[in-house]
Amino acid sequence: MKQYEANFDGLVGPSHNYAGLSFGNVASLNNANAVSNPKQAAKQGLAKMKALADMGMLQGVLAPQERPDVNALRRLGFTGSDSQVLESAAKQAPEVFLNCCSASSMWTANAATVSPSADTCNGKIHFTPANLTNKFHRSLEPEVTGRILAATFNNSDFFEHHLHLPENDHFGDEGAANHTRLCAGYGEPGLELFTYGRYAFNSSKPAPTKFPARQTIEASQAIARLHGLNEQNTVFMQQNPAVIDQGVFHNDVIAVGNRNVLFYHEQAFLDTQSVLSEIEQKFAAINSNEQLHFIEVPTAKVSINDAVKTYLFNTQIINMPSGEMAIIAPTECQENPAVSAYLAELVTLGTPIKKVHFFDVKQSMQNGGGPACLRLRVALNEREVAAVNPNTWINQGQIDRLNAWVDQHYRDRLSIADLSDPAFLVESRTALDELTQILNLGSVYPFQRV
Ligand code: SUG
Repeated sequence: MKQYEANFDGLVGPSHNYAGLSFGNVASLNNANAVSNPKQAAKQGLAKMKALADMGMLQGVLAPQERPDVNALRRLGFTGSDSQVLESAAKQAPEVFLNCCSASSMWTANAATVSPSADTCNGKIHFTPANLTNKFHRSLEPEVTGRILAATFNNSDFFEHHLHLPENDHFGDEGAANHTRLCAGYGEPGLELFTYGRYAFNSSKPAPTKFPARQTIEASQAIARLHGLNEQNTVFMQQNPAVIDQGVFHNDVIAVGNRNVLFYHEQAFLDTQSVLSEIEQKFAAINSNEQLHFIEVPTAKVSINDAVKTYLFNTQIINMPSGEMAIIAPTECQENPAVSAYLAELVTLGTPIKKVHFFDVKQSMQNGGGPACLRLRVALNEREVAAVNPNTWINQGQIDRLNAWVDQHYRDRLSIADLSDPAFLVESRTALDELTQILNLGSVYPFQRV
Protein backbone atom coordinates (compact mmCIF):
# COMPACT_ATOMS: atom_id res chain seq x y z
CA MET A 1 0.00 0.00 0.00
CA LYS A 2 1.26 3.53 -0.82
CA GLN A 3 2.19 5.79 2.09
CA TYR A 4 2.13 9.56 2.17
CA GLU A 5 2.69 12.51 4.40
CA ALA A 6 0.06 15.15 3.78
CA ASN A 7 0.30 18.77 4.86
CA PHE A 8 -2.93 20.37 6.04
CA ASP A 9 -2.40 24.12 5.90
CA GLY A 10 -4.50 26.57 7.83
CA LEU A 11 -6.51 28.95 5.71
CA VAL A 12 -5.89 32.48 6.99
CA GLY A 13 -9.09 33.92 8.43
CA PRO A 14 -10.74 37.21 7.38
CA SER A 15 -9.67 38.90 10.65
CA HIS A 16 -5.90 38.43 10.17
CA ASN A 17 -4.33 41.30 12.12
CA TYR A 18 -1.31 42.36 14.13
CA ALA A 19 -2.21 42.88 17.77
CA GLY A 20 1.06 42.01 19.51
CA LEU A 21 -0.58 39.28 21.55
CA SER A 22 2.24 36.77 21.95
CA PHE A 23 4.74 37.64 24.66
CA GLY A 24 7.88 35.61 23.91
CA ASN A 25 7.24 35.71 20.14
CA VAL A 26 9.52 38.46 18.86
CA ALA A 27 7.79 39.08 15.50
CA SER A 28 4.33 39.33 17.08
CA LEU A 29 5.52 42.00 19.53
CA ASN A 30 7.56 43.90 16.93
CA ASN A 31 4.62 44.22 14.52
CA ALA A 32 1.95 45.13 17.06
CA ASN A 33 -0.60 47.54 15.56
CA ALA A 34 0.69 47.27 11.99
CA VAL A 35 -2.05 47.40 9.36
CA SER A 36 -2.65 43.90 7.99
CA ASN A 37 -3.77 42.63 4.62
CA PRO A 38 -5.98 39.56 5.20
CA LYS A 39 -6.53 39.05 1.46
CA GLN A 40 -2.82 38.95 0.72
CA ALA A 41 -2.20 36.72 3.76
CA ALA A 42 -4.81 34.20 2.62
CA LYS A 43 -3.49 34.30 -0.95
CA GLN A 44 0.11 33.75 0.19
CA GLY A 45 -1.09 30.70 2.09
CA LEU A 46 -3.09 29.39 -0.87
CA ALA A 47 -0.10 29.93 -3.19
CA LYS A 48 2.05 27.74 -0.93
CA MET A 49 -0.66 25.05 -0.84
CA LYS A 50 -0.99 25.11 -4.61
CA ALA A 51 2.78 24.99 -5.16
CA LEU A 52 3.11 21.91 -2.94
CA ALA A 53 0.14 20.24 -4.65
CA ASP A 54 1.73 21.04 -8.02
CA MET A 55 4.96 19.37 -6.85
CA GLY A 56 2.90 16.20 -6.46
CA MET A 57 2.49 16.44 -2.69
CA LEU A 58 -0.72 15.56 -0.89
CA GLN A 59 -2.01 18.90 0.32
CA GLY A 60 -5.06 19.57 2.45
CA VAL A 61 -6.64 22.62 3.99
CA LEU A 62 -8.06 23.33 7.45
CA ALA A 63 -10.75 25.96 7.89
CA PRO A 64 -10.15 29.08 10.00
CA GLN A 65 -12.21 30.05 13.05
CA GLU A 66 -14.97 32.56 13.64
CA ARG A 67 -13.56 35.89 14.79
CA PRO A 68 -14.46 38.18 16.50
CA ASP A 69 -15.38 35.45 18.97
CA VAL A 70 -18.69 36.87 20.19
CA ASN A 71 -19.35 33.84 22.40
CA ALA A 72 -16.10 34.36 24.28
CA LEU A 73 -17.01 38.03 24.79
CA ARG A 74 -20.44 37.04 26.10
CA ARG A 75 -18.78 34.60 28.52
CA LEU A 76 -16.77 37.57 29.75
CA GLY A 77 -19.88 39.55 30.57
CA PHE A 78 -20.59 41.66 27.48
CA THR A 79 -24.29 41.64 26.64
CA GLY A 80 -26.90 42.79 24.15
CA SER A 81 -27.01 42.24 20.42
CA ASP A 82 -23.86 41.02 18.66
CA SER A 83 -23.05 44.60 17.58
CA GLN A 84 -23.54 45.87 21.13
CA VAL A 85 -21.22 43.14 22.42
CA LEU A 86 -18.52 44.21 19.94
CA GLU A 87 -18.95 47.89 20.59
CA SER A 88 -18.88 47.68 24.37
CA ALA A 89 -15.98 45.20 24.45
CA ALA A 90 -13.89 47.35 22.08
CA LYS A 91 -14.59 50.43 24.20
CA GLN A 92 -14.41 49.01 27.72
CA ALA A 93 -11.74 46.33 27.36
CA PRO A 94 -9.82 46.85 24.12
CA GLU A 95 -7.09 44.30 25.00
CA VAL A 96 -9.67 41.61 25.72
CA PHE A 97 -11.50 42.50 22.52
CA LEU A 98 -8.35 42.19 20.40
CA ASN A 99 -7.57 38.78 21.87
CA CYS A 100 -11.03 37.66 20.76
CA CYS A 101 -10.33 38.83 17.17
CA SER A 102 -7.08 36.98 16.38
CA ALA A 103 -6.88 34.81 13.27
CA SER A 104 -4.24 32.69 15.04
CA SER A 105 -5.89 29.36 14.11
CA MET A 106 -4.09 29.78 10.75
CA TRP A 107 -0.98 28.24 12.37
CA THR A 108 -2.17 24.67 12.22
CA ALA A 109 1.13 23.30 13.53
CA ASN A 110 -0.52 24.32 16.79
CA ALA A 111 -3.91 22.83 15.97
CA ALA A 112 -3.18 19.35 17.29
CA THR A 113 -0.72 16.53 17.81
CA VAL A 114 -1.17 13.72 15.32
CA SER A 115 0.15 10.16 15.62
CA PRO A 116 -0.03 8.00 12.51
CA SER A 117 -1.64 4.57 12.58
CA ALA A 118 1.72 2.78 12.32
CA ASP A 119 2.63 4.06 15.81
CA THR A 120 -0.59 3.84 17.81
CA CYS A 121 -2.00 1.00 19.90
CA ASN A 122 -5.16 0.45 17.82
CA GLY A 123 -3.90 1.11 14.29
CA LYS A 124 -5.89 4.36 13.91
CA ILE A 125 -4.58 7.88 13.35
CA HIS A 126 -4.95 9.78 16.63
CA PHE A 127 -5.61 13.52 16.92
CA THR A 128 -5.54 15.62 20.08
CA PRO A 129 -6.31 19.33 19.63
CA ALA A 130 -3.83 21.55 21.46
CA ASN A 131 -5.27 23.46 24.43
CA LEU A 132 -2.92 26.44 23.84
CA THR A 133 -3.39 27.62 27.41
CA ASN A 134 -0.38 29.92 27.49
CA LYS A 135 -1.93 32.67 25.41
CA PHE A 136 -5.51 33.76 26.02
CA HIS A 137 -6.23 34.41 22.32
CA ARG A 138 -5.04 30.92 21.41
CA SER A 139 -6.84 29.23 24.29
CA LEU A 140 -10.09 30.12 22.47
CA GLU A 141 -9.24 27.71 19.63
CA PRO A 142 -9.35 24.04 20.78
CA GLU A 143 -13.09 23.36 20.83
CA VAL A 144 -13.72 24.55 17.27
CA THR A 145 -10.39 23.04 16.16
CA GLY A 146 -11.71 19.71 17.43
CA ARG A 147 -14.87 20.14 15.35
CA ILE A 148 -12.95 21.12 12.23
CA LEU A 149 -10.61 18.14 12.60
CA ALA A 150 -13.54 15.80 13.15
CA ALA A 151 -15.27 17.18 10.02
CA THR A 152 -12.04 16.84 8.00
CA PHE A 153 -10.97 13.39 9.21
CA ASN A 154 -14.54 12.18 9.39
CA ASN A 155 -14.37 8.42 9.48
CA SER A 156 -14.15 6.67 12.84
CA ASP A 157 -12.86 3.45 11.27
CA PHE A 158 -9.58 5.24 10.60
CA PHE A 159 -9.41 8.36 12.75
CA GLU A 160 -9.63 8.72 16.53
CA HIS A 161 -10.26 12.19 17.95
CA HIS A 162 -9.47 13.02 21.57
CA LEU A 163 -10.63 15.94 23.66
CA HIS A 164 -7.94 18.59 24.26
CA LEU A 165 -6.05 18.32 27.58
CA PRO A 166 -7.40 20.10 30.69
CA GLU A 167 -7.31 23.85 30.18
CA ASN A 168 -4.62 24.74 32.64
CA ASP A 169 -0.99 25.80 32.22
CA HIS A 170 0.15 22.63 34.02
CA PHE A 171 -0.95 20.77 30.89
CA GLY A 172 -0.01 23.54 28.44
CA ASP A 173 0.07 21.88 25.03
CA GLU A 174 0.99 23.55 21.72
CA GLY A 175 0.46 20.55 19.45
CA ALA A 176 2.66 19.50 16.57
CA ALA A 177 4.93 22.55 16.93
CA ASN A 178 6.62 20.59 19.72
CA HIS A 179 6.36 17.16 18.15
CA THR A 180 8.13 15.54 15.24
CA ARG A 181 8.50 12.03 13.97
CA LEU A 182 11.41 10.07 12.56
CA CYS A 183 10.80 6.98 10.44
CA ALA A 184 12.15 4.95 7.54
CA GLY A 185 8.99 5.40 5.44
CA TYR A 186 5.83 7.28 6.41
CA GLY A 187 3.89 4.05 6.81
CA GLU A 188 6.59 2.32 8.86
CA PRO A 189 6.54 2.50 12.65
CA GLY A 190 8.23 5.73 13.72
CA LEU A 191 9.89 7.38 16.67
CA GLU A 192 7.84 10.30 18.02
CA LEU A 193 9.86 13.13 19.54
CA PHE A 194 8.05 15.27 22.11
CA THR A 195 9.86 18.47 23.04
CA TYR A 196 8.79 20.36 26.15
CA GLY A 197 9.88 23.62 27.73
CA ARG A 198 9.37 22.95 31.43
CA TYR A 199 8.12 20.66 34.18
CA ALA A 200 4.81 21.79 35.67
CA PHE A 201 5.01 19.75 38.86
CA ASN A 202 8.73 20.05 39.61
CA SER A 203 10.07 23.53 40.06
CA SER A 204 13.63 22.32 40.71
CA LYS A 205 14.03 21.51 36.99
CA PRO A 206 15.52 24.01 34.52
CA ALA A 207 13.09 26.49 32.96
CA PRO A 208 13.32 29.80 31.10
CA THR A 209 13.32 32.95 33.21
CA LYS A 210 12.32 35.68 30.76
CA PHE A 211 9.80 34.24 28.31
CA PRO A 212 7.22 31.50 28.98
CA ALA A 213 7.75 27.83 28.21
CA ARG A 214 4.42 26.99 26.61
CA GLN A 215 4.67 23.18 26.62
CA THR A 216 5.04 21.04 29.73
CA ILE A 217 6.44 17.53 29.92
CA GLU A 218 3.27 16.48 31.70
CA ALA A 219 1.22 17.55 28.65
CA SER A 220 3.52 15.71 26.24
CA GLN A 221 3.33 12.54 28.33
CA ALA A 222 -0.47 12.75 28.46
CA ILE A 223 -0.65 13.01 24.65
CA ALA A 224 1.61 9.97 24.27
CA ARG A 225 -0.67 8.00 26.64
CA LEU A 226 -3.83 9.10 24.82
CA HIS A 227 -2.36 8.06 21.48
CA GLY A 228 -1.35 4.64 22.78
CA LEU A 229 2.37 5.14 22.19
CA ASN A 230 4.97 3.32 24.25
CA GLU A 231 8.46 3.82 25.64
CA GLN A 232 10.10 2.29 22.58
CA ASN A 233 8.52 4.70 20.12
CA THR A 234 8.74 7.96 22.10
CA VAL A 235 11.48 10.30 23.24
CA PHE A 236 10.77 13.23 25.58
CA MET A 237 13.36 15.96 25.26
CA GLN A 238 13.67 19.36 26.87
CA GLN A 239 14.18 22.56 24.91
CA ASN A 240 17.15 24.63 25.98
CA PRO A 241 15.58 27.26 28.31
CA ALA A 242 18.21 29.79 27.18
CA VAL A 243 16.86 29.74 23.61
CA ILE A 244 13.25 30.10 24.76
CA ASP A 245 14.46 33.28 26.46
CA GLN A 246 15.79 34.44 23.08
CA GLY A 247 12.46 34.06 21.31
CA VAL A 248 12.26 30.34 20.49
CA PHE A 249 8.71 30.00 21.75
CA HIS A 250 8.06 26.63 20.04
CA ASN A 251 10.54 23.88 19.23
CA ASP A 252 9.68 24.20 15.52
CA VAL A 253 11.48 27.56 15.56
CA ILE A 254 14.77 25.72 16.24
CA ALA A 255 14.39 22.13 14.94
CA VAL A 256 12.49 20.09 12.36
CA GLY A 257 12.49 16.41 11.46
CA ASN A 258 11.44 14.41 8.45
CA ARG A 259 11.81 10.67 7.83
CA ASN A 260 15.44 9.87 8.72
CA VAL A 261 16.59 13.48 9.13
CA LEU A 262 16.69 15.65 12.23
CA PHE A 263 17.69 19.24 11.37
CA TYR A 264 18.38 21.37 14.46
CA HIS A 265 20.46 24.16 15.89
CA GLU A 266 23.30 23.15 18.19
CA GLN A 267 21.68 25.10 21.06
CA ALA A 268 18.17 23.71 20.55
CA PHE A 269 18.05 21.09 23.32
CA LEU A 270 19.17 20.44 26.88
CA ASP A 271 21.53 17.48 27.35
CA THR A 272 21.92 17.25 23.59
CA GLN A 273 24.35 14.33 23.56
CA SER A 274 22.31 12.06 25.77
CA VAL A 275 19.09 12.87 23.94
CA LEU A 276 20.68 12.22 20.54
CA SER A 277 22.00 8.85 21.67
CA GLU A 278 18.55 7.90 22.98
CA ILE A 279 17.09 8.84 19.58
CA GLU A 280 19.80 6.88 17.77
CA GLN A 281 19.28 3.80 19.89
CA LYS A 282 15.48 3.78 19.70
CA PHE A 283 15.43 4.61 15.98
CA ALA A 284 17.83 1.71 15.27
CA ALA A 285 15.64 -0.66 17.31
CA ILE A 286 12.62 0.27 15.16
CA ASN A 287 14.30 0.69 11.75
CA SER A 288 17.50 -1.34 11.88
CA ASN A 289 18.37 -0.85 8.18
CA GLU A 290 17.83 2.86 7.90
CA GLN A 291 20.60 5.41 8.32
CA LEU A 292 19.68 8.33 10.57
CA HIS A 293 21.01 11.81 9.73
CA PHE A 294 21.54 14.43 12.41
CA ILE A 295 22.10 17.80 10.73
CA GLU A 296 23.34 20.10 13.45
CA VAL A 297 23.71 23.79 12.61
CA PRO A 298 26.48 25.47 14.60
CA THR A 299 26.09 28.92 16.18
CA ALA A 300 29.24 29.95 14.32
CA LYS A 301 27.27 29.62 11.07
CA VAL A 302 23.79 30.69 12.16
CA SER A 303 23.19 32.62 15.37
CA ILE A 304 20.03 32.12 17.44
CA ASN A 305 19.08 35.67 16.53
CA ASP A 306 19.28 34.86 12.79
CA ALA A 307 17.40 31.60 13.28
CA VAL A 308 14.57 33.49 15.03
CA LYS A 309 14.53 36.31 12.48
CA THR A 310 14.59 34.11 9.37
CA TYR A 311 12.84 30.94 10.59
CA LEU A 312 15.51 28.70 9.06
CA PHE A 313 14.15 25.82 11.16
CA ASN A 314 10.50 26.69 10.67
CA THR A 315 10.91 25.18 7.26
CA GLN A 316 9.07 22.18 5.93
CA ILE A 317 11.28 19.28 4.97
CA ILE A 318 9.36 17.22 2.46
CA ASN A 319 9.96 14.10 0.45
CA MET A 320 9.17 14.92 -3.15
CA PRO A 321 7.50 12.22 -5.26
CA SER A 322 10.96 11.71 -6.86
CA GLY A 323 12.19 10.58 -3.43
CA GLU A 324 14.43 13.65 -3.04
CA MET A 325 14.10 15.74 0.10
CA ALA A 326 13.50 19.46 -0.27
CA ILE A 327 13.22 22.35 2.16
CA ILE A 328 10.35 24.82 1.92
CA ALA A 329 11.74 28.03 3.39
CA PRO A 330 10.44 31.57 3.86
CA THR A 331 12.01 34.27 1.65
CA GLU A 332 13.44 35.81 4.83
CA CYS A 333 16.05 32.99 4.70
CA GLN A 334 17.08 34.12 1.22
CA GLU A 335 17.45 37.72 2.35
CA ASN A 336 19.77 36.97 5.29
CA PRO A 337 23.41 36.48 4.18
CA ALA A 338 24.42 33.95 6.87
CA VAL A 339 21.29 31.83 6.48
CA SER A 340 21.28 31.96 2.70
CA ALA A 341 24.97 30.90 2.65
CA TYR A 342 24.17 28.06 5.06
CA LEU A 343 21.30 26.78 2.89
CA ALA A 344 23.48 26.94 -0.24
CA GLU A 345 26.03 24.79 1.59
CA LEU A 346 23.44 22.42 3.08
CA VAL A 347 22.33 21.01 -0.27
CA THR A 348 25.95 20.07 -1.06
CA LEU A 349 26.67 18.27 2.21
CA GLY A 350 25.62 14.82 1.04
CA THR A 351 22.59 14.68 3.39
CA PRO A 352 19.19 13.62 1.98
CA ILE A 353 18.23 17.33 1.59
CA LYS A 354 18.91 18.32 -2.03
CA LYS A 355 16.81 21.39 -2.81
CA VAL A 356 15.48 24.58 -1.26
CA HIS A 357 12.28 26.31 -2.39
CA PHE A 358 11.52 29.81 -1.09
CA PHE A 359 8.02 31.11 -0.39
CA ASP A 360 6.72 34.54 0.48
CA VAL A 361 4.59 34.14 3.59
CA LYS A 362 5.44 37.58 5.01
CA GLN A 363 1.93 38.35 6.27
CA SER A 364 2.21 35.29 8.52
CA MET A 365 5.91 35.77 9.33
CA GLN A 366 5.13 39.22 10.76
CA ASN A 367 3.15 37.43 13.47
CA GLY A 368 5.85 34.80 14.03
CA GLY A 369 4.42 32.08 11.77
CA GLY A 370 6.67 30.52 9.11
CA PRO A 371 5.90 27.84 6.50
CA ALA A 372 6.02 25.04 9.08
CA CYS A 373 3.68 26.88 11.47
CA LEU A 374 1.10 27.03 8.71
CA ARG A 375 0.82 23.28 8.29
CA LEU A 376 -0.23 20.19 10.21
CA ARG A 377 1.43 16.98 9.03
CA VAL A 378 -0.60 13.80 8.77
CA ALA A 379 1.01 10.57 7.59
CA LEU A 380 -1.55 8.37 5.85
CA ASN A 381 -1.78 5.21 3.81
CA GLU A 382 -3.93 4.94 0.68
CA ARG A 383 -7.01 3.73 2.54
CA GLU A 384 -6.71 6.54 5.08
CA VAL A 385 -6.30 9.10 2.29
CA ALA A 386 -9.56 7.84 0.79
CA ALA A 387 -11.30 8.21 4.16
CA VAL A 388 -10.55 11.94 4.50
CA ASN A 389 -13.34 14.41 3.66
CA PRO A 390 -12.57 14.79 -0.07
CA ASN A 391 -13.45 18.51 -0.21
CA THR A 392 -10.55 19.30 2.12
CA TRP A 393 -7.92 18.10 -0.39
CA ILE A 394 -6.30 20.80 -2.47
CA ASN A 395 -6.58 20.35 -6.22
CA GLN A 396 -6.98 22.86 -9.05
CA GLY A 397 -10.77 23.03 -8.61
CA GLN A 398 -10.59 23.72 -4.86
CA ILE A 399 -7.76 26.23 -5.28
CA ASP A 400 -9.83 28.14 -7.84
CA ARG A 401 -12.89 28.06 -5.59
CA LEU A 402 -10.91 29.18 -2.53
CA ASN A 403 -9.13 31.99 -4.38
CA ALA A 404 -12.46 33.25 -5.72
CA TRP A 405 -13.92 32.99 -2.21
CA VAL A 406 -11.05 35.06 -0.77
CA ASP A 407 -11.40 37.63 -3.58
CA GLN A 408 -15.06 38.00 -2.82
CA HIS A 409 -14.98 38.17 0.96
CA TYR A 410 -11.59 39.39 2.25
CA ARG A 411 -10.45 42.94 2.88
CA ASP A 412 -7.04 44.06 1.67
CA ARG A 413 -6.55 46.38 4.59
CA LEU A 414 -7.59 45.84 8.16
CA SER A 415 -6.75 48.09 11.05
CA ILE A 416 -7.51 47.33 14.67
CA ALA A 417 -10.46 49.81 14.57
CA ASP A 418 -12.14 47.88 11.72
CA LEU A 419 -12.53 44.79 13.90
CA SER A 420 -15.37 46.27 15.95
CA ASP A 421 -17.35 47.30 12.88
CA PRO A 422 -20.58 45.20 13.00
CA ALA A 423 -20.44 44.99 9.19
CA PHE A 424 -17.13 43.15 9.50
CA LEU A 425 -18.72 40.46 11.70
CA VAL A 426 -21.50 39.92 9.16
CA GLU A 427 -18.93 39.82 6.34
CA SER A 428 -16.80 37.21 8.13
CA ARG A 429 -19.76 35.02 9.05
CA THR A 430 -21.09 35.14 5.50
CA ALA A 431 -17.65 34.09 4.24
CA LEU A 432 -17.28 31.23 6.74
CA ASP A 433 -20.79 29.96 6.11
CA GLU A 434 -19.96 29.70 2.43
CA LEU A 435 -16.62 28.06 3.23
CA THR A 436 -18.31 25.27 5.17
CA GLN A 437 -20.16 24.46 1.96
CA ILE A 438 -17.00 24.57 -0.19
CA LEU A 439 -15.24 22.24 2.25
CA ASN A 440 -18.39 20.29 3.14
CA LEU A 441 -17.78 20.66 6.87
CA GLY A 442 -21.33 20.93 8.20
CA SER A 443 -21.99 23.35 11.05
CA VAL A 444 -18.67 23.74 12.82
CA TYR A 445 -18.96 27.40 13.85
CA PRO A 446 -20.80 28.69 16.92
CA PHE A 447 -22.91 31.15 14.82
CA GLN A 448 -24.16 28.19 12.76
CA ARG A 449 -25.20 26.24 15.84
CA VAL A 450 -27.61 28.67 17.52
O1 SUG B 1 1.19 31.41 18.88
N1 SUG B 1 1.37 34.23 16.78
C1 SUG B 1 1.43 32.78 16.94
C2 SUG B 1 2.46 32.17 16.02
C3 SUG B 1 2.43 30.69 16.01
C4 SUG B 1 3.55 30.08 15.29
N2 SUG B 1 3.46 28.66 15.33
C5 SUG B 1 4.50 27.81 15.37
N3 SUG B 1 5.69 28.18 15.69
N4 SUG B 1 4.23 26.57 15.17
C6 SUG B 1 1.74 32.40 18.39
O2 SUG B 1 2.55 33.11 19.02
C7 SUG B 1 0.45 36.45 17.10
C8 SUG B 1 -0.91 37.12 17.06
C9 SUG B 1 -0.80 38.62 17.20
O3 SUG B 1 0.15 39.11 17.84
O4 SUG B 1 -1.69 39.31 16.69
C10 SUG B 1 0.36 34.94 17.28
O5 SUG B 1 -0.58 34.43 17.86
